[in-house]
Amino acid sequence: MTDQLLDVVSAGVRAYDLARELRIGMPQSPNHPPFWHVVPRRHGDSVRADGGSAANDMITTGTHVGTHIDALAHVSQDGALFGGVDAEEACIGGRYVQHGVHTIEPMIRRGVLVDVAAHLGVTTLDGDHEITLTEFQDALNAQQTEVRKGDVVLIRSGWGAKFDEGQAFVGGATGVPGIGEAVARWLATQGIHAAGADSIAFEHLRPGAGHGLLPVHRLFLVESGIYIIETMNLEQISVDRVYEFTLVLAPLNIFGATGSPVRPLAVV
Ligand code: UVW
Repeated sequence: MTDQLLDVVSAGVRAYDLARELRIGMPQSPNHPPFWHVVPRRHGDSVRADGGSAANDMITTGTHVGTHIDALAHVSQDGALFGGVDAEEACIGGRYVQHGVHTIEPMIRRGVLVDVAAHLGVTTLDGDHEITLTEFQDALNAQQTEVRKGDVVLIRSGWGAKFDEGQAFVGGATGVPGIGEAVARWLATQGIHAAGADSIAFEHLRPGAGHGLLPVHRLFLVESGIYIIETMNLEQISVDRVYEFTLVLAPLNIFGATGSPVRPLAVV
């Protein structure tokens, strides 16, 4: 039993936790407010007559920090969201009433892991590596898996393991491996519902480019209506070679938000 392999024996299934721990100081995109957690009321601060007491805490966080999902309201192109929705009109009273995270239904869908790093025989792809369509399709074939309409497709570059080393790895000089437009276009053609990866920005970031240009975000969120899940922990399903599963994921139902923390599960 590992941290990620959950104890669900009584349910007659195996399940993996694909989320990373939310903690102060974890690596994250510089585009977003960081996660912060305080416990203002601790045990003993207020003790009831019977000796009982309760501790209470609070968090503040960007909704795009840690393992999270991007709602379609997250990215616009030339003033328009997915489906040609005017980005200004979609925001009423400071909330994205159209395409906000509250419009994402909880997912219980076929999930597919495309383990590109394992297929290429490396611990992690290099930061300057954009996954080609050939590499992607070869990995699928080697795993004997296929992508189907409505799937949630998870792409492993191996870069996510750097979280465990406590390294900031948001891009910068090294770049971050991931898919580019070629693979994204092919996935959109297959009619997938959502895609995730083990890196902070999901897609390939060229060395030195930072988070400025995100063409796959545009292609998925604006042009195709495909949700993006970031900062996933895909290590244990890679080790156990779990390539097909039921992906269970529910965003927080935050009215008008552009994203939400999630705790995705792979159920086998
Ligand atoms: C990034 O780091 C760019 O993440 P998001 O897509 O959530 O903004």
